[in-house]
Amino acid sequence: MKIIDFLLNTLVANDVNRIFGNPGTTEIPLVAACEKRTDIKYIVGLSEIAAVPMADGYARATRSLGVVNLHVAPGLGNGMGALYTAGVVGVPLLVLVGGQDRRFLHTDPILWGPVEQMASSVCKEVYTLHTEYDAAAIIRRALRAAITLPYSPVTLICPPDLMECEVESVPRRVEVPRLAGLAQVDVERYADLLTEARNPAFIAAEDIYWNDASIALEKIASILCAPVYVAPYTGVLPISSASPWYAGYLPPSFSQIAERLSNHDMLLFLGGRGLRTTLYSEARLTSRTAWLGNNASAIPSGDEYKLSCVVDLRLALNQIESQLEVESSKTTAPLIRPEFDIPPSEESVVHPTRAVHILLRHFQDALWVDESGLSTSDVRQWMQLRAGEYLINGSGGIGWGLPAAVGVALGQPGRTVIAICGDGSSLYASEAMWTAENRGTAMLIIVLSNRRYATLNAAAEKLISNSLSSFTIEPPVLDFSGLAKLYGWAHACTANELDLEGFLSNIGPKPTRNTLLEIILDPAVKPVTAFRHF
Ligand SMILES: Cc1ncc(C[n+]2csc(CCOP(=O)(O)OP(=O)(O)O)c2C)c(N)n1
Ligand SMILES: [Mg+2]
Repeated sequence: MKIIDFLLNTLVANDVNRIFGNPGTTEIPLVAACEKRTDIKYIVGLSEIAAVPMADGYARATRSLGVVNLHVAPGLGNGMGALYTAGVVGVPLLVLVGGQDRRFLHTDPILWGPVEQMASSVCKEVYTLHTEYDAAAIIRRALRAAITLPYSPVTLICPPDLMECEVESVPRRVEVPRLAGLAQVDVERYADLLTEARNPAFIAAEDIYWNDASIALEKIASILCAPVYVAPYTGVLPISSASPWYAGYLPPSFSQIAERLSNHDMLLFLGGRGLRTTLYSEARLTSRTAWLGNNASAIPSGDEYKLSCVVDLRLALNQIESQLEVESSKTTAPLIRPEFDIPPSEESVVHPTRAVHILLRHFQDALWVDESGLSTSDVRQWMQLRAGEYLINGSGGIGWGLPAAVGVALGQPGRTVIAICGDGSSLYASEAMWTAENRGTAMLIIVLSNRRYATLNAAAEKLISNSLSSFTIEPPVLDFSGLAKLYGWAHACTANELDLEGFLSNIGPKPTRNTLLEIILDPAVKPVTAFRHF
């Protein structure tokens, strides 16, 4: 069979049925081969900046491999910001990059470039297909790397002329090495650390989600009466935010984190890369710390943990939990999360906090993708969403939210998918709306229109004590009805609460068509918990 068919058959044998991408001449063998089949679809994004987050959102929402195809050097370059994000969050992505025809590589053909170097800066591994002799083995190796923990994008460079060559191998499922639990001696060490502590807490990150360990985490938290904080910028909610043990997302400000955690004498980090924060702070953690997770190289230098082991978190937490049943006698009350009052309703305007509150109440069973800028802290304060059902970019790289939500909607067609975005971040890759309409999703994008980069103003106020006129993104007034029309979406605009409630009662629990809701906000009014950002 041709190498291109071997590649697709191998993907299908490993449960892949979609390839997201923005194709070019070098992808014609791939696109043509997909068009001949019914078991795998090529889903076009109108740019790589849209296609990569779509594949990422799809992978996160289905907890499975996302595959994305990029066109040689400029296509890969366009996708790199989003590949960086997928690497930070640890998303399983296989990136098929078009190579150039090997017969004229020495002539520096158009679009060719240092593709391997480019990819290696944002991928954990990069493979290139060179000959028909090793192509099958390399395809299998790249796929295996992509679905082996710790996840991160893996690139496979595919020269189009080689894809037409014949190969004899049989496509089959790849065997994926698994992470194991703890040795008994370490089970006892972790259990001792936790039981000896007066007031221990967990800091949970993405590994909990990828290891399907939310239930195990809730159980151990309940035995210890210990709160579970979500590490700042965690890209997938690792524990239900309705759980009594959920202590909230840690803010991105290190000084606020240190203050929030100061009562705990022991912190067990579960996955992630320590604490991803924004502005420099002199604050330090004072508690003893330990770590368990998937990725040894994610342990940040400077933090010396009392204990650290690379494990499958579900297995390890269950092991420690059975040890605790013997040893623990804790009765500490769970930490109560700080509460804030919702501002009173006003007739002519909608307060950003009230808008978020109303939307969360209405879409409480939805899958949420949040890139709402200064409102994200409010969303986290009041959301009651299940583990895995609240996604953020996780890297700080905005422009991910809208296209990622399209990938989520494609991966979970039966669910209500809500993307809540700032007016700034909604415009980095809004062409993903075309893919959504082209593929028949029925999702809701909410744009919080404050005509500002309000988050940057909040940072500027902290750093230089004033906001900056460069962060005002009008005039012209951004016409989101025009954007919706461009991509065939329905559009609604609300400037007060009555209109918002009216819109929600019309749309019901799940939109029947793709809809963009614009909420006009007064830029002078800040979300109640906005102080948490810096
Ligand atoms: C890829 C990328 N480019 C630029 C930034 C810097 N940045 C951080 S927040 C922000 C503005 C976000 O504005 P908006 O989405 O309207 O939300 P708001 O701050 O107004 O609530 C920008 C440009 C970034 N984080 N990532
Ligand atoms: Mg804004």
